[in-house]
Amino acid sequence: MTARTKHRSVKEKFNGRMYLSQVSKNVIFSILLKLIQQYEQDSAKRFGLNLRYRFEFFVRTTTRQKKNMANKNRIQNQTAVVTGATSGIGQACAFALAEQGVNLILMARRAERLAALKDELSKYPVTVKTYVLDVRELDKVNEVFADVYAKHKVDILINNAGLALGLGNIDEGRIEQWEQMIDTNIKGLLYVSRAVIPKMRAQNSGHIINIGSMAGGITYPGGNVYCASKSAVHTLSEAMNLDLVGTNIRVSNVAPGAANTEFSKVRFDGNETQADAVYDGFTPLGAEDIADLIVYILNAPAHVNIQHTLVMPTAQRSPTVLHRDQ
Ligand code: NDP
Ligand code: 8X3
Repeated sequence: MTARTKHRSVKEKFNGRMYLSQVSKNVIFSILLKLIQQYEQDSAKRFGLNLRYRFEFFVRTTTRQKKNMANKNRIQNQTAVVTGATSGIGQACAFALAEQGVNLILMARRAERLAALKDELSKYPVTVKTYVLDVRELDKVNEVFADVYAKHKVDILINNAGLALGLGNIDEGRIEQWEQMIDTNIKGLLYVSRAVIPKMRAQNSGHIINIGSMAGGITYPGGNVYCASKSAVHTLSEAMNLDLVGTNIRVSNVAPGAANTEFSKVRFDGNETQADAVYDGFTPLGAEDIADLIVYILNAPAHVNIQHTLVMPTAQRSPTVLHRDQ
């Protein structure tokens, strides 16, 4: 069996399992209904009727949930581009989307991490393509997306690549750090979006998830340029929604609070003591929590556009209002 046919048969099994589980649910419901009808005939009428009503209500409500709620898988077999996929939120999105049967196109700067990730994802019945890409390089972004579009249709774009560098007063800020944050968080997101949105407009479908931050809505001391860059992500998400009115393309700004990823390690230039201290004394969000939220947003019915979500750990109510256990 070739790798290709082996892959196809795993995929068929996966689809088949989902179909079978739906079929067996229907069969179980019909058997239960028959049993209840039998019971109704055999026992006191009033109690029997009540029981049948309750069962039918249960079936009706669970079916209605499946039709309307975002817990239905509406993205299986779609293709998603994830930038910044080698760590944290981007990596968690890759796994969460693979679980949903979404084919993946993963991008980041670290080639060896991309290769390891592709390997780990091979257990899922989806295709995984990787591109080494620094989103700050416009020519490279255009080259990569020309290749992507020569082979694929993109249904989902997760603009996740981003970082904070340093935390300190603006009058002592390091210009090269400001430039890297602005070039990655704002310009990189724009370059990638510029390559993808015209194609989504042409196909009149697509969903863009921009990873903003609570820092985009609430500035905190020392956060200056990072907060401004995430504020730009929020504004650009609103702008994309406005400019895409009349199309089926949805844009969602996802704004997390403190999530324990490599984010703080990067911010504090590899200093693990400083990074760990950020998450001391409370339970922060995990990257998987954000990925779960993103899967929920993507699975909303086509007429529902969740434009903005702000999500923080329960212990945190704003960047500076945070309860830490002693
Ligand atoms: P991580 O540091 O764990 O992940 C960041 C990812 O971005 C890495 O995969 C990195 O890959 C990639 N990346 C960084 N620079 C570039 C670049 N120039 N080109 C391409 N890829 C790049 O942090 P998070 O997962 O936490 O961060 C993901 C996003 O979430 C960021 O936009 C961040 O601002 C945002 N966010 C994070 C929060 C948190 O508390 N963790 C809260 C709110 C928002 P590589 O180095 O291989 O290129
Ligand atoms: C990342 C979270 O609080 O460091 O956006 O800005 S925070």
